[in-house]
Amino acid sequence: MTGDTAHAPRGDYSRMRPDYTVEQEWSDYTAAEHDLWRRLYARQAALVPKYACREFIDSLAALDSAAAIPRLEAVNARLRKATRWVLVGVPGLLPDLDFFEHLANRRFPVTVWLRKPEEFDYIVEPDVFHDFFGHVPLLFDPVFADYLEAYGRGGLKAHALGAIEMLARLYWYTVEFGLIDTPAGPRAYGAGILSSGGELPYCIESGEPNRIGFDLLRIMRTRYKIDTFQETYFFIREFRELFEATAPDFAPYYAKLRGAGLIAPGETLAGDRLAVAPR
Ligand code: HBI
Ligand code: FE
Repeated sequence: MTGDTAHAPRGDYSRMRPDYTVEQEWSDYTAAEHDLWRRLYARQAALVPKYACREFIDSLAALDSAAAIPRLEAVNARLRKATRWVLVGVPGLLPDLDFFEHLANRRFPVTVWLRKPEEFDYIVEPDVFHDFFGHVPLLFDPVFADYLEAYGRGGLKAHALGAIEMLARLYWYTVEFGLIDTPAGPRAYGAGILSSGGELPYCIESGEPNRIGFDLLRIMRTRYKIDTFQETYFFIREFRELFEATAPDFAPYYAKLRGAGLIAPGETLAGDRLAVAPR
């Protein structure tokens, strides 16, 4: 999730290590927080079979994390074996460079605090439910796991070239709000959608938003809003499409994009591959 960092960050950054990581302090979670976790989980788990991609459904089931806020270290024992990723606890949003550094080393930052009950339906910053429920299941998919590391490495280079915004758009329209096409129609793989009670059905069923075929340069020019449902979703055919798109060096893309204007979130262009709106 790439929350709006204009307001003061929520988490406790006072005890973090130089790399922004913190202990999860799992025993500090209250019974009320585990109960809120169970309610958030139950709501999303009821939607997942109908709207999430197969890889997410299978991996979420294997994680078996409905009963309480998961212990990151317990999940790491399995995640390391599956795709050589590990989860690290963080107090909340990190500066871009620190975030990219973790991804480039196959470390996924998971916020350790849980939202308040009144934020059941919406939260701007990532909390442990968004980060764990939304992002962790797909870290078990080998191709997606490689894409995320490649994204992190690309982010370190983009930072050096002053092209962070373009990479942030790529993250937003894939890792956070991406759709994948299937014979049964589009399904969600983006964490921002999968952890949202309202947007998960909306992104698949609504006739309102555009659904455009993945196009790297088009995405890197497309602006996004952080506090409404998306006006446009981009869909891929398979995760390999993401991984292959990040294979080339992006420097020539940045040069090309510097001259190109930005595209408004709800706009469609003549060259867009539009999915047929659901009936
Ligand atoms: N920090 N903890 C955390 N989680 C994110 O998803 C995150 C971040 N910092 C920056 C960020 N995302 C985005 O700007 C990325 O596009 C870089
Ligand atoms: Fe996220």
